[in-house]
Amino acid sequence: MASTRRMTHQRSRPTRVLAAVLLAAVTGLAPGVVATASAAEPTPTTAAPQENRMRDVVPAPVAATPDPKATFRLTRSTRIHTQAGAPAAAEVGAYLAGLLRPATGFDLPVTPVHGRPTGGINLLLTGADARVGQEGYQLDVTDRAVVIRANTRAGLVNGVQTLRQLLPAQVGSATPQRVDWTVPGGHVVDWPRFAERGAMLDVARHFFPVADVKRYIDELALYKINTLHLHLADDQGWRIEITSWPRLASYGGSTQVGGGTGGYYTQEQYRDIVAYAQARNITIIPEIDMPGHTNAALASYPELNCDGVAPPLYTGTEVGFSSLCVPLERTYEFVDDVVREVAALTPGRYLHIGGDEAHSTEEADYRAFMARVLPIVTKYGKVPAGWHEFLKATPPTESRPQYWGTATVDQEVAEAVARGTKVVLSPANKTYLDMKYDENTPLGLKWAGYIEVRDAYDWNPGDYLDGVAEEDVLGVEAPLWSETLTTMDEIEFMAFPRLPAIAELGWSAAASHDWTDFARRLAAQAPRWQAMGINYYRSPQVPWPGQG
Ligand code: NGO
Repeated sequence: MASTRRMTHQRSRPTRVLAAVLLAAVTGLAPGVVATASAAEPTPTTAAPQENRMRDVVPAPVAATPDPKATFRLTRSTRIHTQAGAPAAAEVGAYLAGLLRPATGFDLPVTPVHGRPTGGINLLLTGADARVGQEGYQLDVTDRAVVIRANTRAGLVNGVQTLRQLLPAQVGSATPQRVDWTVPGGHVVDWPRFAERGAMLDVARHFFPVADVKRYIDELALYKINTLHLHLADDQGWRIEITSWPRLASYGGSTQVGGGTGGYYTQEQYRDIVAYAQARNITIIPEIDMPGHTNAALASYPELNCDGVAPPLYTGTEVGFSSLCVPLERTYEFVDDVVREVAALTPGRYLHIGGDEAHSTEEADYRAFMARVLPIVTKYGKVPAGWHEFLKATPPTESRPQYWGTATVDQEVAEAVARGTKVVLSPANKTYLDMKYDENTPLGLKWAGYIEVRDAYDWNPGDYLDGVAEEDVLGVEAPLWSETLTTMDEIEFMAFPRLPAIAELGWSAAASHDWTDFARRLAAQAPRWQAMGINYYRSPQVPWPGQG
């Protein structure tokens, strides 16, 4: 195994403090205010006028027709009625009530309804517009009732997200607010453009506890994202308990970038995350990156190393220096155990095996490794997902390659697509939420360039990579790598507002793509983020409320 430490990306990691001070000099703000500017600035509390809310939804619905004469009022006596005999509808009803109770202070009892919808909020699994499909919904708001109809639980969850955005912004508050809880009248029919709308969180470079992951899941759900890819293992940390190889987590997860205390999820905690996500129509894709990005595993077990010597734990941010030992039989026993345990924790279709930046693995070894590992994933009932480099090993047609390059041409991706494979698009210069917004951004990296909100939004996934047409795209995913990110506040600062931009590319019809309209709708989300305490970057490209 080669052990050259190589920097593959231009990693600029200016100390955050210095960057903050420099930015402070430019903006005139105190340094501490910079990264979390939104928290310190005056809050524009005025909700958007009711008549606007119907056209302010993110992602933009397929069709929304306001009825200016109708208004529904959520009151102390409102009930949530769910389709009788449908536990899925009852679950979504409970989820909705849980979302609305803190800010309204109302009881909002959830009860089954037989037959026709009655007054109040109705969640029904019958009678939806035929076009809504597996994840879409129909929403009708009259003076008397809100009726959400869908074919599936997923559709009802998505309808609930739209309803939340039709209520005044203060609905996101954690404490009771004195607000006239109106919902503008009208009719919405809506369904997604792509099957997968995803986000990724790197919990390996810095560890984020269960509560943070759940909070991020809630933020994803609001924008109808249905996939959360968790990057669970990398050079700096192993974050998931593997009972047959306990030192992976207990030792390999003990630290993180910068040398601070790391952490890991027990299998019980991980199951809890998976269930929490499932209730919000989000499927978790676990990633165990291999054969590179494996220093934490190699450090935990000497027997995994070609020379039998475990390297030290690693707390830097270089990439491409580690590799599992390809000729060693023990390597495949290890992979079999890990994949078996992770697959057993995964109700979703995919298990991600990484495969990126294997700069310390010879190309022939890489292919040999993948030829052994891909069948293991299949053996345990999962479909392999990987970074697009894994196409070199010709994975099965149904596998899920994830393109993370910065070019618009990729020969291997085009060839895979020609064989019938569908691709997930995560071009690093568009979707990487860890890239800086501009040269003043105190957090993040810049190897793929700066990504302002408009850069994240202004591209077409259905016509982006040569040879990859709309129907070849499984979806889009916005990865958030955590080399420079240590807190939830920092995660939010990088994700908002670019995450909703990627969510809109994944959900909304290509025909509705329009930067000016998107920027206006994004601006209308700000009071919602403030009510929910979500930190965000005040991009100068967005006409935020209260800024003229
Ligand atoms: C690359 C690299 C990761 C880094 C990330 C930082 C992929 C797929 N591999 O993306 O290890 O964390 O860039 O932006």
